[in-house]
Amino acid sequence: MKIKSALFATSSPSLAACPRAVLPEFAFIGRSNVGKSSLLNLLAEKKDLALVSDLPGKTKLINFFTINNTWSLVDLPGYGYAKVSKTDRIEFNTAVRDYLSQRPTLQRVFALIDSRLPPQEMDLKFVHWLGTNEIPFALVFTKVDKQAAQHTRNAMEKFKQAMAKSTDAQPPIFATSTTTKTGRSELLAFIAQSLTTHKQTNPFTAPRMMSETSRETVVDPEDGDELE
Ligand SMILES: Nc1nc2c(ncn2[C@@H]2O[C@H](COP(=O)(O)OP(=O)(O)OP(=O)(O)O)[C@@H](O)[C@H]2O)c(=O)[nH]1
Ligand SMILES: [Mg+2]
Repeated sequence: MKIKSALFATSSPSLAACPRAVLPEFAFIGRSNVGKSSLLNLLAEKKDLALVSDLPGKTKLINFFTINNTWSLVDLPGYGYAKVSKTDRIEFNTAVRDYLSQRPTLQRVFALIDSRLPPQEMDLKFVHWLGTNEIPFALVFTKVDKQAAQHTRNAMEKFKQAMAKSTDAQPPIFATSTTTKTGRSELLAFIAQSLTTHKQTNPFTAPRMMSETSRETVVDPEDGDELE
């Protein structure tokens, strides 16, 4: 997919303040500093579209960016920067939780994981939460330029094994680097494919009579509906 335009639309402090739900949305989430804003800029091919910082917690609002006038990238605040809570629950703000669980135009959540770390409790809890709430997601392992490919493969395998203990979800998995552009074309191809599916399922754009074959293509085995 070619990116012809990428424009900042708005920042919202809550679900109620989000723009009208019209365009299909792809959201980035993950622990603070994992590389959400950087990855969004890489996909959009615009260096300063979303704010990148060495200091965790830079993104505090739900930020919407309109791509090619037809779909949106959504940069979410990072979770888990608050000190480990006594209740041992995932720390992410109400706006993010509401957005992820109630936004009708959300097509896919990209859950970003730092490829250099062993499976983190926080990330495992978060993907478990996505699964139990039946929110379609994909795993994106970031910063793969910082280590040998074998280390990244091991980290992905370990995360998958740890995840399998608490969920049946089998999300698509990507490896990315914003410095080498690894994974950019794969992610964009995946989004393009999701947009095609979206067109077929959206009652406003779908042809009146869908053929059996096109109906088959709208079934997404990764939606994780077997989850409790
Ligand atoms: N080497 C390398 N550095 C990266 C990569 N992605 C992000 N970074 C760096 O990691 C730091 C954090 O990146 P951000 O994109 O701001 O991370 P974020 O997840 O949006 O952070 P918050 O908004 O604070 O939650 C920055 O210093 C980036 O330059 C990558 O693929 N490779
Ligand atoms: Mg950010």
